[in-house]
Amino acid sequence: MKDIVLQRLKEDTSRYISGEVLSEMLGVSRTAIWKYINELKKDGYEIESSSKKGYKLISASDIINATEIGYNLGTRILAKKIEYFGVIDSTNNYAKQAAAEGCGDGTVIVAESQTSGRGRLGRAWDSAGKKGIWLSVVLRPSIAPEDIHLITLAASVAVVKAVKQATGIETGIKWPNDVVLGGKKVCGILTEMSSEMERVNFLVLGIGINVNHETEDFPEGLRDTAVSLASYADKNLDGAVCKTPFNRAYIIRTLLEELEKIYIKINEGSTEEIVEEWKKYSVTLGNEVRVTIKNNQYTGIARDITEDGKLIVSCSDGITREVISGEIMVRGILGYV
Ligand code: BT5
Repeated sequence: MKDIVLQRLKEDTSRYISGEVLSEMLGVSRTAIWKYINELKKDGYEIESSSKKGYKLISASDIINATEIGYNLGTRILAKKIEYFGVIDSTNNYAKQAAAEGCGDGTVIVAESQTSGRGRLGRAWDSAGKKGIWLSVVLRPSIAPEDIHLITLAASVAVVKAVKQATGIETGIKWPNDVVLGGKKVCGILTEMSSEMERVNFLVLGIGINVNHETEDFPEGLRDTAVSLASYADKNLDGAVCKTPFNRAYIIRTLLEELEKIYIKINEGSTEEIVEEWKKYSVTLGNEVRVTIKNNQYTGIARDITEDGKLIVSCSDGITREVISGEIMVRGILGYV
């Protein structure tokens, strides 16, 4: 019911809608309407109340609950169910549990902050409250377990496209799962899967995007390598083109829409396009990289990417190696430059 009150207020934010009209529309008392309005205010919505005129929605600028994300969302597979948390240990942990219990394809878990946000290989992911997008999507793709790294590539392509569309900012992809901006990391992706020999049971795609952080919002140790979309825009872009802070719900919607387009392609088996797009946004190809495979380190030049998404590196020992994400780590020799 609270959501219906919100929808009504959203339909026209230019004028007040009276408590009486709302109570008639919804078939509940005016006191009930007043209670819903108070709940919405507690949720963070700015609503002006006037005893004579009624209620008017002033802003819902930075709320990322299921209603905000679902509003005008143009997806049909993803985000049929969205679960929102103020605080959670890790959206990936929750999503894995929900997936194991049988939640639907495309279920989205989103949180304002994570107390144990995770990166790959046991690394930590800093997830400051109300500044970023920390979400996980449960997917049940029809692909073989060995092709799973294509999903990580596809997700990074979706992030780059969504960020461009929603904010105007052009980011690049650093192999395999970092989205970078001005030489620093703005987004990380963690793909985790449960599979049998030949089939994927489910996959959890965890995406973390730094959106409205100031530099000081990052722990000291990350300030040289991490960046947010807003802090980059404030320093480098014209405010008339790119207005900060960014609306996180809008970025999430755009991301889910881009992700769905790519997910459909993956399920149809049209993966060449994903690899081609990945190449287009890559900041890794042609550059020197350091590859760590089973404790052996090699340096080399990242030449290309195979059809199934492996990175081809001409190593300095003369051997060309095909590198799969997850098994290895690739770091640009000059950090994220
Ligand atoms: C990643 O790992 O980049 C994957 C990050 C995935 C985070 C999302 S948030 C929603 C979902 N729930 C989770 O628990 N996780 C996912 P990796 O490539 O291993 O990078 C980790 C490294 O990035 C750390 O060791 C830091 O150096 C750096 N880092 C940590 N937090 C960062 C941040 N907020 N921005 C930029 N860099 C960060």
